[in-house]
Amino acid sequence: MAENIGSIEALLQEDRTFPPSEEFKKQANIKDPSVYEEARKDPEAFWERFAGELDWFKKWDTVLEWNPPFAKWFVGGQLNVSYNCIDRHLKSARKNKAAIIWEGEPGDWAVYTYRDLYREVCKFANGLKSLGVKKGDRVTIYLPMVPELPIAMLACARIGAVHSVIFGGFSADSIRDRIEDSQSKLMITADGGYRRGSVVPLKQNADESITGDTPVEQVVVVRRTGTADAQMVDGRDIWWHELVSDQPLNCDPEPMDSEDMLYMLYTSGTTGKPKGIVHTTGGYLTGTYATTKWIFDLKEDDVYWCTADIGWVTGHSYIVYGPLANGATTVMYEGSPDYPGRDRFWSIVEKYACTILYTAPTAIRTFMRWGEDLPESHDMSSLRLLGSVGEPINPEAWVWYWKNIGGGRCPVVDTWWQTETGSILIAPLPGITTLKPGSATQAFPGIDAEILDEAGNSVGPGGGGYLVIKKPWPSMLRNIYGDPERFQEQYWSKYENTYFTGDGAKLDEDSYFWLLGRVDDVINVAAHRVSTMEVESALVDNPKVAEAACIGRSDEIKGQAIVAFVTVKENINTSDALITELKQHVATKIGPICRPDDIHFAAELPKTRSGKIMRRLLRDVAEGRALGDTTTLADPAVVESLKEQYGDED
Ligand code: 7RM
Repeated sequence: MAENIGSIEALLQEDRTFPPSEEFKKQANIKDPSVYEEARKDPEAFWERFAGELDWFKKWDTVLEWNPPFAKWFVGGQLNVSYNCIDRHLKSARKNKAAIIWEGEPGDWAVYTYRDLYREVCKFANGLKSLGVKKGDRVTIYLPMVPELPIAMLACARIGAVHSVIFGGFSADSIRDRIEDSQSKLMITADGGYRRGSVVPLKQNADESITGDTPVEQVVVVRRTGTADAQMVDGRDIWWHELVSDQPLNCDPEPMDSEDMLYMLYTSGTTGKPKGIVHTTGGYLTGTYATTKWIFDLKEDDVYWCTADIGWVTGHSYIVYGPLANGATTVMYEGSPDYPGRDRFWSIVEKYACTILYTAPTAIRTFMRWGEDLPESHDMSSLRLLGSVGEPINPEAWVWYWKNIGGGRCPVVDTWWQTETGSILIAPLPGITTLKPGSATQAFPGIDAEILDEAGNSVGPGGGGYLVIKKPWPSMLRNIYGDPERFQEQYWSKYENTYFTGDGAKLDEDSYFWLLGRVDDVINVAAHRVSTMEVESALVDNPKVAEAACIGRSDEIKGQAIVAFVTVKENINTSDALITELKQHVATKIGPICRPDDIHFAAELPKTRSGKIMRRLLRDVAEGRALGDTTTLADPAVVESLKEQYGDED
């Protein structure tokens, strides 16, 4: 792979650098680069220090037991995640600090102090117990972004039940598969949630997912929209508010072994059934606690907003567990960024004086398309740090974010990680790292990340290949639920005792990591391996382009031809002339070999509900195939209309 990503040089010609400002550095938590060297010398001691900042009922005997591919961290230790996220903050002035600031899409809101959160979590934990939920039981949570979602997660953690959160946008079939796999006896849902002004009928989906043969015996229902009162099933369904109404206000936290399961979260592989990624207690909390504290430079008075949905891992680690373990104020928003107006995010930043904003490149590119006027019309001077996650961020979007959202004063931390890694593994430390737009920069201290070629040799500066992690880390996945063979095969079989991420990456001359996307997304053009990401980056470098997705379509002569799907900015006309211009733009920017063969204009690109472009479906469209699994698609209409437009062209 190394020699084949040669044209990535064009991307690396991105030479703007952003060292930390004196002002930021002065106040930064971490500004001494020796932390990297220290952690490299003794990673176990490095992680142990963070674990020691948590509250343990019983201290661990051994930091790490590593029997590849199975790791155990802080073995012999006992703790409770809910205790660490709530109770321990009640002993100080944090007691009355806002833990969760929540805003619903219709404009309703709620603030929970740590004391409030304690009470709500204890009541619901007692409610779960009264329904017979015990330590080790799996509980499926299918909720919109309402406060009951983190409360339910923390209540499970409090009593030692394992939560399996399913994104509120998933359909009945996807829920059914996940319930079947996890064998949950209890499901927590809501009558509905608000999205773009309408009600998402969650209860209806939930009901459909548990018809016939199902392990689910009981359903707890949050009353959010008032739209499912007639659908309550006698003897099976119970309202959340009735369940908690006379529960005791205290519930002792269950002492959990460090390696007891905290949760599972399904992630859809490229093929086959979704994998239940298993995370455990002590290591996961240590990893999310440490990375939140250092990468976001977290301070006591920060108002931290991660815009992800809790239904995917970013929400688990960086709305709920990481921020709350740190005693931070975490903001949660229920709905869509364009409701009622396209400035909803900026009005939330202004209203709550958010200091840290963590969002995804797909959102940033959408905001770019909507124009600078919207953020400009709000006072966002409270912001002091920005984050990005989920996909490679192209330099144009990075710089736009830095300038138009961060006002040129906020470092942008591009954070690379996965559901499987549990917490961020590659990202800057904002008080130390000189930023380069488009690069996630360097591995977090204590993380041994490398790029290997096909034969398993480390590529060194200037090389490209597969991103791997060579040493275990505390928040790593422990298994695929019920499928250790698949765990072994998927992540540990390509290289010995080395975690295979499935992402391609390139190392620049300063040993910075440049993530290139999934290795399955690499295109083979006339024996050259072209990363979809570099062609996309070249396309969005053209000021008329909003977003681009490239795929390889089979081609008799070249092996694969490059097909680009492009959305344009507001008020730009699509035309044959623009197609010619864009093809030329890519050829000039990264070389003629990367010139797209076809460019299709699209109103929207098909994306997962967490905002990742689904190139696999675009390949199906371009090659005129029936669409593969579409259950994770955010908006099925998008790909249907592409199919009509371009499906049978060639
Ligand atoms: C956190 C999350 C994981 C995949 C991962 C990458 C891609 C995520 C970045 C990124 C480039 C980033 N978990 N990815 N973050 N690529 N730069 N900063 O997204 O399990 O849903 O996805 O996402 O391909 O393997 S995830």
